[in-house]
Amino acid sequence: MSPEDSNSRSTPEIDRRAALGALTAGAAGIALAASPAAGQEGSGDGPGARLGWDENLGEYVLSPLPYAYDALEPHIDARTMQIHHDRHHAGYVRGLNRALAELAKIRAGESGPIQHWSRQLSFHGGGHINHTLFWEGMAPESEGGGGEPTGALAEAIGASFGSFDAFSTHFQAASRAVEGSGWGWLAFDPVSRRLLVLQMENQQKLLTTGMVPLLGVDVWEHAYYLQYQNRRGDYVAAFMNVINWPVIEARYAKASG
Ligand code: MN3
Repeated sequence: MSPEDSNSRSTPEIDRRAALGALTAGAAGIALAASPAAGQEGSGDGPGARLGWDENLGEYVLSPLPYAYDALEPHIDARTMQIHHDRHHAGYVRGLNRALAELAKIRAGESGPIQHWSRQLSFHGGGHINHTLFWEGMAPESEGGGGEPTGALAEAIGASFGSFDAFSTHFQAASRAVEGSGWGWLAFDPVSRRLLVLQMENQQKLLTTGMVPLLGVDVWEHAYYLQYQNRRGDYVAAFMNVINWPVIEARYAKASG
């Protein structure tokens, strides 16, 4: 099956365009996190729509990758990208829809384990948001992936970390050192208006409330073990070559503006 077949099956083109809005949103994740049922309101141009909310289906749908499965080679291999997007991310979308449906039944009066489904909502909703930001935060090297940011983000990285190299070293070390499964993030703190490098366990644990996610690297084993086996550090170093800095700059502009 070609990537096009797989992707067109997932989402109508209108949602593809809507999902691209999430590129510059950053705050989309905050919106869902702050209001877990926001998607149910189904606003056509709200954060739910940007995250693949399908008004007609009344549930989230998996948006296609913004590039072919093999577009990030040699840094991330096609097989990993295909399994990661089509199986793992799809699973988070299913889990998110299931949790929302079960919680709706409980609200309607059915008895049910509300703690379990609340945790499922947090885990799968977080997974959906994180992966959406992750895919759009990367670009093939041939299309500008990698290198260094420019403009206001470059200045902010210099002010917050001393230099781009110091940021890169910190970001890679923190990502490499996540205990178990999780993520490394570059985030904007709207209180101090500075940038922070954060670790995230699983899909959301340890993420400081209020931080706006800008750049995330998935360090779950499913993100790298086919190509890199246990060498997480090699994978994180390779990830630096496919960062879509213009997208991260746009997220920073939106978060800090
Ligand atoms: Mn993943």
